[in-house]
Amino acid sequence: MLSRIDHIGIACHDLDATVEFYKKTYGFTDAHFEVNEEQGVRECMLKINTTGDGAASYIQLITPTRPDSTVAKWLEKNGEGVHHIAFGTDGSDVQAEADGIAAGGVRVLYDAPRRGSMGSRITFLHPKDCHGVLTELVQKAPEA
Ligand code: MC0
Repeated sequence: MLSRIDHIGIACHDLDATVEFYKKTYGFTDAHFEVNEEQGVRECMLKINTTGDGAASYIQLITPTRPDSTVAKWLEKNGEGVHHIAFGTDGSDVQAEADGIAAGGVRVLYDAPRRGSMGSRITFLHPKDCHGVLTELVQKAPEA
């Protein structure tokens, strides 16, 4: 079951400057920095809330690490802003969730889950099948 908003992904040109804006303006905490070469992004997870069960939600700031990154392409076309929304599973298998959604005719972008932030398992749904929203499914790492 998809039970929470795991994060909202925001594309930006200057990661460090954007992180500072979010910290200074809203008082959020930069919980985690990571480079994900497969996805072509450097990212920062800003923790927004914790629910007591470890299922925090985050703002994820992402900037491209290379010109052929999907985020570089998106930034060039759209400029900075909300890039995707990510729904978290309640611990259920992310591929099983994706298979269930695919059965309804939505394109799942990966054949098998890939590595996401903080050791999570992720996949994406095509934005054209989701009313214009690039949608990510996240199964957080067991220890996260
Ligand atoms: C593209 N489109 C979007 C979009 N990206 N619509 C809404 N939100 C987005 N983020 C639209 C374009 O405007 C275009 O519409 C159509 O989709 C095709 O886009 P394209 O520019 O021709 O690009 P494609 O087809 O080469 O690739 C789009 C696709 C790709 C969504 C398949 O970006 C992709 O595979 N994304 C998933 C991976 C990803 O985004 N990784 C970065 C975050 P028109 O109407 O002009 O045809 S990694 C991440 O977030 C990890 C680290 C994590 O959370 O842990």
